[in-house]
Amino acid sequence: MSSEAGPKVLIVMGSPSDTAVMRESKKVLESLGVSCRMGVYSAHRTPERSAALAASARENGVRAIIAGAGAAAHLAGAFAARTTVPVIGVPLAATPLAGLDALLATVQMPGGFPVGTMAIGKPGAQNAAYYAAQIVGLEDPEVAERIAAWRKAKAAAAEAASDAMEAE
Ligand code: RP5
Repeated sequence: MSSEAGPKVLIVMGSPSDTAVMRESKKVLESLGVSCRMGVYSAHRTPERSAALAASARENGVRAIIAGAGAAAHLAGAFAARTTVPVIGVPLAATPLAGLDALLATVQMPGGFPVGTMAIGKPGAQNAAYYAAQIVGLEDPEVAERIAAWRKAKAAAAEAASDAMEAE
């Protein structure tokens, strides 16, 4: 398989219990025509498997990695340690701390190993996908155009809603 034939974005999550939220990333990427692969890769339950995926990402043509995890969320950081492909972290609410634990664990990476950290939960998973698509869009004008078209449609919908409201 040539590296260009594989998925452009990887979506990884720490547990099957993260699936519902992380599917939001997949939905957005699919809507923008960005190829992706999604799977469960834990930093502590399956560390070797996760490390192997991270280490092979660049040679497989991956342009961005979205990593969602809850609790003491070290998944995104573990990926960032093993690849120079940009890693985007999604903190998930999985404990009584409601995602604040995961947010701090994901965002507070020491200098040199960045994790682009999104909001907690569903909006974070969605924005992670838009962010990954914007990275892919730097070299794929069709993807960049789809993002621009989506934004235009959102603006038109907001204006139409406002027009209707103001006419009440
Ligand atoms: C993290 O611990 C996972 O990403 C998940 O959000 C959280 C709880 O995992 P489970 O105990 O539900 O498998 O590693």
